Amino acid sequence: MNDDKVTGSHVPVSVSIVMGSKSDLPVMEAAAAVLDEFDVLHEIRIVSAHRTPHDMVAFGSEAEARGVGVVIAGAGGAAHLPGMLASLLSIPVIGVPVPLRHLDGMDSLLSIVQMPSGVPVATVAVGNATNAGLLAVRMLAIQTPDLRRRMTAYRESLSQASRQSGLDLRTERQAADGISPSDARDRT
Ligand code: RP5
Repeated sequence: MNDDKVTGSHVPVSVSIVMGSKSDLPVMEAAAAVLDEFDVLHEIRIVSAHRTPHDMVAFGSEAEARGVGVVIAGAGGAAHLPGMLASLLSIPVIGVPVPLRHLDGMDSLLSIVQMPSGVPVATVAVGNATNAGLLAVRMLAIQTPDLRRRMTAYRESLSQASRQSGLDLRTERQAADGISPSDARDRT
């Protein structure tokens, strides 16, 4: 991640993580963690569609020229930032509905996902900035074989963890039922 995380910098980055308020950061930093894991250069910026609309337009006008390939935009409530950025840009915008205290994030979700035809935002589940980071990596992997290999390894690690949790659960249940591993083997 760039040093100038929150205010932005002029270091070239592949992904820009943008959010409407610093209060979105606890949700949005999961996207940065994924990009760190895949060694994808990124920045984190605060730009508000409502509080700093001119900054939002300036960001949208210059992001592509700076080499940004994918934007991850998170906002909560009347969450207009992802859609407005999609209207200013030709690169993919991934929207993260940030859940606020009221309405459980349903307001954020609908504000982001219900875009008019012609202006798409790839919307992830409420609060799921991890998937936004992974989707950005997959988009960049189209042109980057090494990222694609690493994504394949990541998926395999998920499968492995899932299978292991199934084995662990079976062992725990057998132990709770007083069945020893050798008894369990005899029964299969
Ligand atoms: C939105 O308003 C932000 O994205 C944030 O989710 C929400 C609340 O902002 P704060 O009042 O916490 O700054 O624009």
